[in-house]
Amino acid sequence: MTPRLASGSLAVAERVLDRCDELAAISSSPELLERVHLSPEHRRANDRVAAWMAEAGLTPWQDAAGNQCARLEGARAGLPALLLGSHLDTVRDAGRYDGMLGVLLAIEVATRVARRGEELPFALEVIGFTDEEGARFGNALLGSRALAGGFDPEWWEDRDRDGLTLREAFVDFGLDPARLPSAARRPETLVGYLETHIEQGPYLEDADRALAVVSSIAGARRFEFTLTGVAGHAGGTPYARRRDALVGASELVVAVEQIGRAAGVIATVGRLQAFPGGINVIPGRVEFTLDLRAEHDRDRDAALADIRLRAREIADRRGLRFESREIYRADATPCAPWLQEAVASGIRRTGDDDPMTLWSRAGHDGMAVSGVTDVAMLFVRCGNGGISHHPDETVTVHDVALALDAFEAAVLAVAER
Ligand code: HGY
Ligand code: MN
Ligand code: MN
Ligand code: MN
Repeated sequence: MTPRLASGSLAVAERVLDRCDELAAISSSPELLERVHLSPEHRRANDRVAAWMAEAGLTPWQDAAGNQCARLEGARAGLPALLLGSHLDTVRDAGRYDGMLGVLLAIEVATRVARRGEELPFALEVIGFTDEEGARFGNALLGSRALAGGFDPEWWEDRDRDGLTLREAFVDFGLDPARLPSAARRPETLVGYLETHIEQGPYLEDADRALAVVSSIAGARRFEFTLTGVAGHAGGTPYARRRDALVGASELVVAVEQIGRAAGVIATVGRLQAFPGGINVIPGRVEFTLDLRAEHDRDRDAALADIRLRAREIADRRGLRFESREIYRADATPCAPWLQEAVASGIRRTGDDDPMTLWSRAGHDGMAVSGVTDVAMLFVRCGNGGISHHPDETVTVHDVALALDAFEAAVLAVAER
């Protein structure tokens, strides 16, 4: 398979990578990349992307949920839109391609369509979603869920680490909670949703392939677990009389990995905090998170039942109280076969005549958008063993150029249907 690049694609890919560098500098901290929902960085990134959208000949606007949008009309004004996009928010100490690459490639595809004066049978809309990661309030996909009309008003009371509610932060950002429903799209105004995203795993690199079609997106459930025992003196309290929440939590964290491995489910404890946190105090309370995901929801939920059982066994044996609060849930999302075929035909246009298919271990906005229209994704190889949610996240300019050509060809394949 000899990859074929359209002329000019490498130069455009360079520009996309340079813009990823520029967006990576829009961060809450000079030491690392962090850009969370409704932050000053969110606004600066939206403004920068809006300028690039306008340069491309699109009409930009920020919707009532804080998503950065732009539209290029099709053969006639007002046609249903094919949505192209990804997210502009990041986790803390993030890589610079997770999300941003897909938004910037979508702008370049729209640029090519506009420059050729292509009259598509649908409009193109580019969307830079906010809050795909849920890094600030714990919940996630808030921008794409608003677009799909799936926003639950209970979420307004979610609080960030400083105790600010989502509603307060929304208003501080200059948005009106009462207008959020106007961000919702009606199915009849949409053709579908296509997202290009880095794989965030090692499978493309291991297979020495640049691109893949995504078959489905794993559904994740996220929890806050609390184990409560009794704080006590680190010296005077004999082992037999301890109700040490941290030793109990440590047993459970190891059990989470054992159960996940045995069930072929992906289980991660991402954050753990022991209280009161004194060096000479037995921890009386531990709060920690669980992120659980699998290709099939039934496997994920069976593993969750095992984890809960083990938690109760450990808590009973150690005289602890176990509490669990679900903070996020999105079920596995199949990508629409007809749109997958458009992505596959895009990949074939780059010279790969047997496109690879992968299920996405990472979550994506397409999970929410599938509530209002069909979705599909194009994966791009990421190097360094597929590392992501980490500053060492990396892509090559050649793979980005291939992704640009495949993404554009996928859009044209939708037009030729
Ligand atoms: O967590 C995820 O899978 C995605 O990167 N938000
Ligand atoms: Mn460069
Ligand atoms: Mn991510
Ligand atoms: Mn992402």
